[in-house]
Amino acid sequence: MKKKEKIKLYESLFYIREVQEQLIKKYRQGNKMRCPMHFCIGQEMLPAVLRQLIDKKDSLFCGHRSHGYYLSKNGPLNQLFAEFYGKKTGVSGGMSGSQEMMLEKINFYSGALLSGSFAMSIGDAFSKKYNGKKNLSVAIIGDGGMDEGISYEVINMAVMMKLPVLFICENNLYSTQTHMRERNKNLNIYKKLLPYGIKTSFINSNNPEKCFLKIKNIIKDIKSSNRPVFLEVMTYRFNAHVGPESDDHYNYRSNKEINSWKKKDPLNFYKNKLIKEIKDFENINMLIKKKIKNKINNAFKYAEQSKFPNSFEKFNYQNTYSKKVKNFYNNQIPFDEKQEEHKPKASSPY
Ligand SMILES: Cc1ncc(C[n+]2csc(CCOP(=O)(O)OP(=O)(O)O)c2C)c(N)n1
Repeated sequence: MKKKEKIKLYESLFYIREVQEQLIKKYRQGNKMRCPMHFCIGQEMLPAVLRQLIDKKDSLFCGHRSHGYYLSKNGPLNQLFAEFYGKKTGVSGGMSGSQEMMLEKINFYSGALLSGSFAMSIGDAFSKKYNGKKNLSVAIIGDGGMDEGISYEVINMAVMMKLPVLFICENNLYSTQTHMRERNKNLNIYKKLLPYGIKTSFINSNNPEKCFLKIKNIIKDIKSSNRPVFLEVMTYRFNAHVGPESDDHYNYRSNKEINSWKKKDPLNFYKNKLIKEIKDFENINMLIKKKIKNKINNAFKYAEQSKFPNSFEKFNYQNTYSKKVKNFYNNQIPFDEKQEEHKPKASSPY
């Protein structure tokens, strides 16, 4: 990797971590953020890597633990914080909170229905293929999401229809507070997928560079072959399943386990690696920290100063959406005629 790429990767890791930490600090102050939030401290490696490897036109679908992925699509921070404050300048007009945000202009979609991200991604990938676009869909769920039957149906369909999807399971070992081994006999999720005929890959390392290089190759492969790939990435969340306070008092995971993962913290690991490798890294790091802290402070100010939607705007937000849906149905032409008119660049896989 080039020096510039390494620094950008470190910056993304730091950015995602710092946003989480500052949100956690502010969450209870004045009780201004009223939506439930699933933080991703400890899990920054994958979103940081994706930030550098996916294009704006690639779609990203994720679940409830959405912040890192919104930032990996370079979603504006001001709008993100305004959404958490329930303001009309927020990502979804202050109506969705942290779990259900979508921002079409950057092709970012999240949702709390477990495995929904996998399900939606294949429709999106089919439309890309049908319209001859070269971009891919990236869909991320947790190990808990891989307990849902629909994940396997969707992967089967993507294989059969040869769709350009990067399916990722970000395995942090727990579904809420239940460990994998209490839910599954086979602990290697990617191995369960071998019979489906999908290419699989596995990352069990806290070295963001290894993750970067592997995913770079996978994306190249998907774009050239137009076939899906399934990737499992091992990780660990340091914060609670939901909310800013720790949930370790439920004793669902041991201190020994938590500490062993904290020793492998990808942000610390990478910072120490770059200190050794890059002569002026301490200075670079100082500038990065200053820039990001400013950006975060400004985003809090923006969120605080923005207005709440009034009841008409709340109604209108839903109404705009239904108008869009209505227009879609009103403009429908029978499928055969549409095909004639549309002249798809790729043949239908049926
Ligand atoms: C279809 C569905 N079933 C159950 C839930 C409740 N639920 C919310 S989060 C969660 C655990 C998710 O675990 P995982 O997929 O591993 O993601 P993580 O929270 O660890 O990031 C569950 C079961 C849900 N949101 N949707």
